[in-house]
Amino acid sequence: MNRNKLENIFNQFDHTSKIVEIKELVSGHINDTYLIRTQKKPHYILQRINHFVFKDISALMYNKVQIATHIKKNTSKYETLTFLATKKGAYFYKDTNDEFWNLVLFIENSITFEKVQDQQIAYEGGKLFGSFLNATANFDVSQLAETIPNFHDMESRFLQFDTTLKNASSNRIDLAKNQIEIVQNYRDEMMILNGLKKSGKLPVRTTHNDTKISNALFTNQKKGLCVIDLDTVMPGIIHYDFGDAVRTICNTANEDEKDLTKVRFNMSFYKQFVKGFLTELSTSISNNEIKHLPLGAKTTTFIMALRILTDFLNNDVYYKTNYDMHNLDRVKNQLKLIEEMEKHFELMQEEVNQYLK
Ligand code: GN1
Ligand code: MG
Repeated sequence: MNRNKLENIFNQFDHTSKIVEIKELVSGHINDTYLIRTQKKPHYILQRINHFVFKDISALMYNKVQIATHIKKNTSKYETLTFLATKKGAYFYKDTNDEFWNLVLFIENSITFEKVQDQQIAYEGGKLFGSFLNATANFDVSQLAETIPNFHDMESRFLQFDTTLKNASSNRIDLAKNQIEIVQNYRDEMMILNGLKKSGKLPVRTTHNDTKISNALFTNQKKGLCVIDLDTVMPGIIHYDFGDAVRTICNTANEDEKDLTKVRFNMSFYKQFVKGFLTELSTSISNNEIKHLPLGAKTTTFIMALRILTDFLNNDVYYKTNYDMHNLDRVKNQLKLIEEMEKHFELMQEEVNQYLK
């Protein structure tokens, strides 16, 4: 998008800053994100919200602002996001092309990791995500809108997959033949957490639902700084937050790495993450939640594989892709990671069991 348009959108928000530079940040798969450097600090993050994915933008922004405000009030340990309103007083701006935008203050001296390099990041990431869940444990979850209905509902995800499979091109079905078969074989096991949630055996609380490690900001000294991307904060179970962090921290490769021999499970990062996460959450997590965390890691990795496979069969309408087989490569990668988790599953379980009360 050209600079004049971005500048015009930026200036709809309530600030007096002057732009020096605009840089697109390309890490996300859904929204378009721009870092706006200004003459004087603060700098800003301007984001075009994907309206195909998030149907109700005002509910989305209401969630995000409420949660950020709640965290700011409830913990001083970490930074929180600060959303700016437009000059008209709304937390989003709709441009002349019917695109929706939001603006937050850039958090200075922050860095992110696509892939974890050392144990300290795994530990600090655990503390950061654990603290987010701890700080939102007393938030009235009925206040939150479901920004993507049934986002982590396995039954709905299988239904979408089944419907897509009926309508997909024979070419794409053929290309994904092995992955379709693997996914089918996991059906029963991957429904366990859904069942526990539905029967009330796992509590529904405020969860982030996109706790990949690149959604955590760190200081230059590798200390946890801030949880970002509040788009999918919704009522949910803690297992998907634990799971998505483990999925991205413990994979020794990127989530779209094609060389599957590089995809292994880093057990020492897992231990560090668990330590940070469960230390922060010790007062607000139950034994039954703790026991099911390793299954949460597997189930989150699986739901990712299932969703991406569904999108591949749908000709890539949801996730941003850089080449034709990008989504299929992501699926193969995630299924390999599940195999690697299975090899370590007993150890993963023993590790969390130490924190039972
Ligand atoms: C998407 O928002 P972003 O690009 O960080 C996706 C997540 C997936 C992730 C995989 C709203 O995250 O569910 O885990 O890609 N977000 C949405 O990297 O679908
Ligand atoms: Mg996201």
